[in-house]
Amino acid sequence: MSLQNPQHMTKKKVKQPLTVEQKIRRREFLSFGIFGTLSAAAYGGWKWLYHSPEEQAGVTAGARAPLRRALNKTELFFRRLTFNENHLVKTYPVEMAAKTVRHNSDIGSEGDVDIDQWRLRIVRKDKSVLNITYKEILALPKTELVFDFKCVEGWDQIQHWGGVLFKDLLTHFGLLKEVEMDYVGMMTPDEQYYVGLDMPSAIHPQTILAYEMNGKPLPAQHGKPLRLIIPVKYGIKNLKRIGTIIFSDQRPPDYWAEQGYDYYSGL
Ligand SMILES: Nc1nc2c(c(=O)[nH]1)N[C@H]1C(S)=C(S)[C@@H](COP(=O)(O)O)O[C@H]1N2
Ligand SMILES: [Mo]
Repeated sequence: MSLQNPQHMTKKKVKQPLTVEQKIRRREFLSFGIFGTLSAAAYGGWKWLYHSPEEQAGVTAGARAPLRRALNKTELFFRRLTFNENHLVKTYPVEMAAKTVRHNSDIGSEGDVDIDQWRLRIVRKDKSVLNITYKEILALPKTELVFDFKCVEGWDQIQHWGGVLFKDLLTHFGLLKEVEMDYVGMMTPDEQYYVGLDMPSAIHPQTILAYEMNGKPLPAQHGKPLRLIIPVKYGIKNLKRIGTIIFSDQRPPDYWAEQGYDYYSGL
């Protein structure tokens, strides 16, 4: 038997560890498996719930007690289900993008920055640090996105951004253990502004680390040299001038959540 024989090769094949892409897919697949199981359990569960005791006095008095316990878990489950590739944010033709782009606050991203000095610091799960240069980021595949950017203060605008998909960056740098974690934290170089993101939103197929606006390098006031564009979230999460990225299984600190805004801030 020749060594080139495919069957012979198959038998000897060693099981390869999962890639970042495969892990991302598995997360999505698991969501749907859970959905089927939950649907099957739904009918029996409803009957059980119907005969369960009502909650005692309080704001939500009258709600079935097990229902309250289940709320937190189903909330998380439906969020994950929402971030499937089939659920993309609406995009627009590039001609519709605003030529004069609105500008909001600049906490942690005031003034200019020296691109040659700047590094994207990524802190791995084991606490080792990756220092990535601007040039290395430009060398990765570019994705462009024209979408309706929404600020919680009540304005929205169709804008055109370009950069690297966050999931492509994770894949390129082999951040496998990190993708399995529950949250991503991003902060400005001076750590004055910081956001916490759930992993499904961070690895959503339209979440990009942008270095271009309207086809040109990012101006200082829009987050030079690299900002987050996460179209499934309100503007407050779209951190300008990223300095450091961390991963965690607990919610990373979030500037506006600390001021009382919704931590999730999803659309
Ligand atoms: N570093 C930093 N990023 C930030 C902010 C900020 O104050 N500092 N403001 C946020 C808010 S509230 C919005 S609406 C958008 C505005 O982005 P723009 O100035 O490019 O319009 O940036 C977000 N990212
Ligand atoms: Mo905003």
